[in-house]
Amino acid sequence: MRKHRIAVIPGDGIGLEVIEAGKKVLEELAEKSGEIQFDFKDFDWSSKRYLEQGHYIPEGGLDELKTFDAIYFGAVGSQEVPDHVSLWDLRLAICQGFDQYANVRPARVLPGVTSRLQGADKIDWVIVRENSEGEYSGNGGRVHQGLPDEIGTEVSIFSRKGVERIHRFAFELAMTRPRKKLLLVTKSNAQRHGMVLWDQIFFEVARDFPEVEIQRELVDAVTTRMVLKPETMDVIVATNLHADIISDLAAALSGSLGIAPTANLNPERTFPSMFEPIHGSAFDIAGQGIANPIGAFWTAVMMLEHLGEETSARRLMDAIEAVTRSELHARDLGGAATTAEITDAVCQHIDE
Ligand code: GGG
Repeated sequence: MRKHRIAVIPGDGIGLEVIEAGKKVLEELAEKSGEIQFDFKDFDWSSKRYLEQGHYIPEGGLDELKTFDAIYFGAVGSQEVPDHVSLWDLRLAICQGFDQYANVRPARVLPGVTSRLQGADKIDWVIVRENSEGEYSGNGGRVHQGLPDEIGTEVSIFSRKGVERIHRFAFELAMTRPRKKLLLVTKSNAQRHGMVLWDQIFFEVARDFPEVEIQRELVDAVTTRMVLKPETMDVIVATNLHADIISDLAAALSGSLGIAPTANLNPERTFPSMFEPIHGSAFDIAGQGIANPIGAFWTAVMMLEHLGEETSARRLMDAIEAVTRSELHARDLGGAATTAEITDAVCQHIDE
């Protein structure tokens, strides 16, 4: 029996519902496989905790988290806590604290899912988001607060180490894909320091990967290319902020944000990696049992792959696709199925 210790942080809003559903399908998978076992430990690190106790992560929390094989995360964000506080004190504290510098976001239209984009069946992308620095370096400040000459600064940091490792990661990923294409997304015409370095290092790293076909696009132009020529793109590498924005677009073009997964990887495995649906806490629909759990399930597939459980990952993905193919959809995909109905259907479709 192969055991995997998973730290579970449902977080806020629909995070609680979809992660509970994700644990259920993983338990079902473990039972049917007879070869794997999950040892889940729940952590109530959430905005509720912040409001009650003044912190998301208790003292020593990250040290405890370090001992797990992976982290299964829901969502963060609440109406009562400013978004920049919840994001930095929970999600970013883990991503940056554990040097999960490679954020990987696949996008494709699952069977039975209808996209509003014509030709969306050609979407088969993996967006690689730099996840440790850039626009999310936390480097800035505010002075003269509340006065007419108030200013705020937010200075992006692009380090040679940080940029080189994400480009190398993206090239290595592109090498594993049939088309072996890598698109550099940037805004180095306007951002003439850090992003010029970002581009320069890309072309330096490219020399080590002559088999990868490289392409280049400005971030504004890439949004139109995603809509008009989806078939021309394969792996895409972009900075923290740019990739965050284009991956939301990618998810919407693939059907809905509710189905999109993410892996926050520490490729060297010095620290655990964290897996989460792309979507946020969606507190407008929280507690109603109607959140789409498919994003959390696909995320679980990525976690299984990371844990070396390729066969189980495939079985779970097959079950997810059987359910989407049957057009049992949640509200975001035009259906009326509840979280529980979709979860039960996926459990039933996991092969014995
Ligand atoms: N599950 C993803 C999540 O909770 N995201 C919250 C959020 O606000 N993310 C913004 C970001 O990571 O840039």
